[in-house]
Amino acid sequence: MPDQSFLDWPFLDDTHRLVAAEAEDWAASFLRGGHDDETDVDAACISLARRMGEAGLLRHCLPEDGQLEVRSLCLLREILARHDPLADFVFAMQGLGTGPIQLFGTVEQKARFLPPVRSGAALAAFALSEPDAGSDVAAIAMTASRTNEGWRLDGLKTWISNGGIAAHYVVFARTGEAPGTRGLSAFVVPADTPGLTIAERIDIIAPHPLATLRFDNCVVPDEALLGAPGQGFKIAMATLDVFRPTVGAAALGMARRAFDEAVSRAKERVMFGKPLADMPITQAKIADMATQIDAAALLVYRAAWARDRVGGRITKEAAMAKMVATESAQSVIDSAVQIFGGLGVRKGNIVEQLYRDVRALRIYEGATEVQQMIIGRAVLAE
Ligand code: COS
Repeated sequence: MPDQSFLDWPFLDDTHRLVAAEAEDWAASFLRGGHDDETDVDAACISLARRMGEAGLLRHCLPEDGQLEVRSLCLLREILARHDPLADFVFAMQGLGTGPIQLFGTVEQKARFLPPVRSGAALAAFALSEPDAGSDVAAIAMTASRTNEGWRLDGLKTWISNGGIAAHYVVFARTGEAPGTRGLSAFVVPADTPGLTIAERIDIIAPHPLATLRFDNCVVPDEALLGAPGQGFKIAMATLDVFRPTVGAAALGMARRAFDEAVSRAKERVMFGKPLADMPITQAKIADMATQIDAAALLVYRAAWARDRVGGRITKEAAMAKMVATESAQSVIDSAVQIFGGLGVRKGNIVEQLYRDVRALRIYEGATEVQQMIIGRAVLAE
């Protein structure tokens, strides 16, 4: 069992310790300590969502009372990612893919779209990125134009997690009320809407369901609009404010797993007549890894606590947590690979898997460079 002392930090209370115990018990019983079969990630994700729904875990990313609790989300993601990054991915997407509906949806939209995702019967997706608009959301080119029946969507979305298996997509498109970020709106589009097709499935170094979506004369009714026309950018950013600290938490879970594996390995592996762990050079590496993990955890739970308890915008705190936790997880996992030596790059070894799993976290939901931009601007504006 990894270091649990952070559970006593003042950012967390007894309810969080219960959430952590619940997640730990479930993960220990249902996840086999590594990854599900990488050859059929669609089936693995559908089955993980169903099992998490049955166990009630998804109520943390879709609370009945609508009050998303970011500390619980972070604990769940950290624990799931430590056991199996694919399980964390499934959990996170149920939240991100419904976040805009939870935060900005009408009573009817919530009643229609949230229960199937909460039960794990349906999967959700968040469709923001385009071939020429990922970090620069103001460059979104996909259009949504008014028609007699509602709105007509045309364009491409890419890097869409759960693309191909989601029941609905929250889609951001240009409605043109004003230039740039002020002319975007958000829509909930059921996957079976005519005119919406999967243009391409995308394979990446740590496989998970990912696709490019094509919208070609895809007409949705007025009730598909989330919030008001022109509010799309703020809807996207407010959703990311909630979920960015949780990306940091997932990275933290992966780092903790790699750290534990590396410490065990350093104690067992004998080299030059003594365990690796007895060598000052290994001790220095372990010291750096442990410190990076604690620093990341402090920023993650600080951001989550600020969102839950202080309120208001936590854009800067969320960006710091995501940036530091994902960057340091990559460094910790890289050190773990080094401690494992040749075994660390052997396909199937847990640290080799984590090395691939963590990489995308420094890119999605705002690359490190975007987080630097957000933090820099926020500090200068203060
Ligand atoms: N919550 C609410 N409102 C926000 C906000 C937030 N977190 N962040 C920005 N806004 C508001 C701003 O206050 C501003 O409002 P006003 O026009 O009323 O002043 C407006 O939105 C525009 O903000 P800004 O000028 O900062 O927009 P930019 O186009 O410069 O973009 C970045 C800012 C780069 C930070 C933004 O585009 C971003 O986060 N990009 C990364 C997106 C991402 O994560 N992509 C990955 C795909 S999702 S997996």
